Amino acid sequence: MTDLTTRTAARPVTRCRTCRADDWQDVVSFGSVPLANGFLDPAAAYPDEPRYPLGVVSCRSCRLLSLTHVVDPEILYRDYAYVTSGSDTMVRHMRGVAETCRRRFGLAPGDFVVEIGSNTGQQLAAFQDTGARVLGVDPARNLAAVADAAGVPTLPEFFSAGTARQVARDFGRADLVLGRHVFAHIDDISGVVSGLRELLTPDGVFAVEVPYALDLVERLEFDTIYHEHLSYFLIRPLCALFERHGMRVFDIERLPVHGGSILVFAGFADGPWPVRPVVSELLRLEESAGLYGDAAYRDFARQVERTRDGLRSLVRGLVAAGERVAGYGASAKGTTLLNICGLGSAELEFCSDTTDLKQGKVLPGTHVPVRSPQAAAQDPPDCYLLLAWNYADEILRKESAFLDSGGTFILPVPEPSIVAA
Ligand code: DWN
Repeated sequence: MTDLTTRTAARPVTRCRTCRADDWQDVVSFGSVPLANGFLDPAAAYPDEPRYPLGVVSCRSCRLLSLTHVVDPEILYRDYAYVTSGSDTMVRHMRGVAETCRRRFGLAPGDFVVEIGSNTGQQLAAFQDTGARVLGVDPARNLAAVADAAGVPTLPEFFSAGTARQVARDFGRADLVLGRHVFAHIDDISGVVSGLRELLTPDGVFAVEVPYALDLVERLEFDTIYHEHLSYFLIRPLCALFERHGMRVFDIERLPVHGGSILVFAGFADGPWPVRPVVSELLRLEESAGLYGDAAYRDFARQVERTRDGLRSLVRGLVAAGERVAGYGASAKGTTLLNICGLGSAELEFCSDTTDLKQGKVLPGTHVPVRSPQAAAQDPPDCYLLLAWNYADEILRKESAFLDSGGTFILPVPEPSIVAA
């Protein structure tokens, strides 16, 4: 087991991880914040709860958005509380990703699919259903064990160029390497991409799904800024990164999941995949949105402050008026939102969540207790602050009886708003 006391827990970022420049624009800083998935066992006090600097800068060379500090991944991921959501929304999405890849790249039964950050293997199981041979790579030993038990072979390791070589040697080259909401979590993404040269077949495809920084800025999704998300990608920095490694982005899909994401397809520059018009179309869209200049990020920071103040006032006003308020969905973005908006157990009685690993714990920083939906339904509040707003449609449908009984939801971003029946 790594001795974490001898490792640098939070290291400042110097050079841009996609283009290597060191010309940064300060964007936002939220001070020292607990880890978004740093759930705690209930206790009288939490003197040793770690907090780390949380802030974002923009690279003026390629316009990657990056955290200012990198927290040691051993701290973040070796025992991980986040389980890929089993929500209808995500199950449908993962099936869609498998079908898109199968159809678009002609994946045939027996073709080899590797997933970086494979969690409990749900996404790879969808590829197994199409006949693919699969292998997961995920450092969370607790989750890798669940995947293995479910029949999805998984290496409990961080993915790196060395892991890529090991997989190619032991299992053969991959026709598809997939990374869903993991690429933004890795500091040495240059090492990951260079590893793909060792792992992919010559016609192989790297499919990477990440939150889209254009959606983050335009929809004010500042609560998705937390220590696990080191990078916030536009197409421009991704193109810069792949081109540095003899690869190129050849196709992109915009997706609604996680507040707006992009599924980016990259292959070797001398490979068979033609670059589709969507690549230049999104580059033009990013430029017309002003995201290649400083002003857009100054505006973003100002709007974040307004939303933080507005949400704090709205929730505290409801509590002062005698309303009982609770959180709904102990998401990483949700714990972050509470900590950076200064909301906590003075305002929220509890937070409900469907994840077994989180129930009975308290939220990081605010120490709001997490209850199962069943326990929450026995004594529902007057109002839920929807911390899992990316599932709003599904959740509001599911909670129609709560709404019909006069209950309300607060949607926190882009502008705090109240939803009632
Ligand atoms: O990048 C990441 C994204 C993909 O997933 C990871 N760094 C961490 C994680 O972020 P998150 O925790 O914000 O993800 P979710 O899927 O938005 O979290 C939703 C939370 O809400 C889960 O804990 C499950 C819970 N939930 C619930 O209690 N009732 C979800 C639904 C749909 C519900 O009905």
